[in-house]
Amino acid sequence: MEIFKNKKIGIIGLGISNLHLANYLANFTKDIFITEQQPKEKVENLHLLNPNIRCEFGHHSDEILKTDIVIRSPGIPYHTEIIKKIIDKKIPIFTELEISFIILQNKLKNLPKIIAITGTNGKTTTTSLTGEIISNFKKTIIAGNIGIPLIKYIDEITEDTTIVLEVSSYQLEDIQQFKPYIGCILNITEDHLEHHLNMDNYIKSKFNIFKNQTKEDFAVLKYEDENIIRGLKNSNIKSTILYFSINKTDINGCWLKDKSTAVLKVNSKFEEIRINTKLIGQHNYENILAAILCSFLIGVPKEIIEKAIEKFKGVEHRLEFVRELNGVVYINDSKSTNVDSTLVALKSFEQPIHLILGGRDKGAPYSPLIPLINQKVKSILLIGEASNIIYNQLKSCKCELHFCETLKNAVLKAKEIAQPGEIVLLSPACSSFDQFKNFEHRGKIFKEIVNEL
Ligand code: UMA
Repeated sequence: MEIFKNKKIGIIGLGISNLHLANYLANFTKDIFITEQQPKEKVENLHLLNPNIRCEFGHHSDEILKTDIVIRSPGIPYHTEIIKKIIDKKIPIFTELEISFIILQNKLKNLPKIIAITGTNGKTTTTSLTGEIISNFKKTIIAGNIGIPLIKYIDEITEDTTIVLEVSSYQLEDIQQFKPYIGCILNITEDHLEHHLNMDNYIKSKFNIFKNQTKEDFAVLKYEDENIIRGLKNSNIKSTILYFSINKTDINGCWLKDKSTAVLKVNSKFEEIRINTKLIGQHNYENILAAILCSFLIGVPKEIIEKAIEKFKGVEHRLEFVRELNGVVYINDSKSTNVDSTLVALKSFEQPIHLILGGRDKGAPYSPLIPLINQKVKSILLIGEASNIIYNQLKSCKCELHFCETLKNAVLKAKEIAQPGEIVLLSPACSSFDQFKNFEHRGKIFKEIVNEL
């Protein structure tokens, strides 16, 4: 590819995005240098990297300052020493998302339609649902923050492909050319401040999704989100703005008429869409409305949207229905590795809950859970390293607390005490690394234990 010919490319951070990107770029330039702060033996999937690429491990030397462009792993903040040095040297910084977009622009005469979905919560579910709906109608690629970098699909993408991307604030913060046909912000609440340092930066990064849009494009936004309103005041969106809301009716966009009907109003035309969903929780109605709106803008017929919503089982490990046994419903929310996600999970149920909490502590307080625990939780089943820390912070709660140590003991205890009509919820608010490989492993083991009951 002409744009990378004779360029010295520096890559900082060898995560999944940069690994695939480095391999791709190695086809066009021999001058790639990767610097990764972790020691070599700790880097996952290193065997997949083209062996001809020059790397350093365990630290970031100044070698990267000799390159023409730098590609940053999305998780590396701008306030790290090495990034500051790169900025001082005026070397342009990109992420894999931006480079993949530039490659597509150079490769194809007409850019494929891109739907980019961001938000503090719900982006994986909405991206998956939108992708599934559209894939019943057109050739579709689902990629991005969801786990598979866009570069991995670059050779499969043609002009008639629709690309549904989950994008994070980390990927959006240094956007230069990236231009989705539809940009969607689901919601913005306080998160990732260790990376963005303050809310203004976080909101600004999210709004970068609209930065290069023109009047032919669409901006899809949650209607009543105060941080989105704050972002709108400071932005200059040139695309058509459409909203979705579960409360407000008659807006330009999509709203909820009742639990089984969404109403679309786009270009003064109305359309009703039936919603028959397996997804749990009010927040998922917002995700569904956003997915309906994005799919409708791509031209997916109403019947296909309705069928795909009905079929969609949700994302594994996120409020995932596992089984009903003796009237007790078991839910796997292993993806909840922080207190905020567990709050969302607790808000999703009306029934009394037996909550499995614990794992490796991340240092944030558990006290924000107390009001909802007092309203909804009948018992807390503590597992893993964080058990004592959580116990000390939640012991004033009205519910019973049990030390269970392992996930298996917790499930067995929950089975013993749960009554018909109640929920057993694994939503641990902690990372899994004390007893499991990752949250997926924890969720799988939970499902195995529950299915063996
Ligand atoms: N590193 C350095 N120097 C530093 C800091 C980090 O070398 O100063 C190294 C780390 O040791 C590591 C790599 O850089 O090897 C970090 O990689 P990364 O996690 O930033 O990037 P990827 O592995 O490519 O994963 C990224 C997304 N990760 C982040 O944005 C943090 C993945 O989202 C995404 O699935 C993947 O690209 C594919 O697009 C994960 C995530 O947690 C799931 N995202 C955040 C979220 O959803 O809240 C934004």
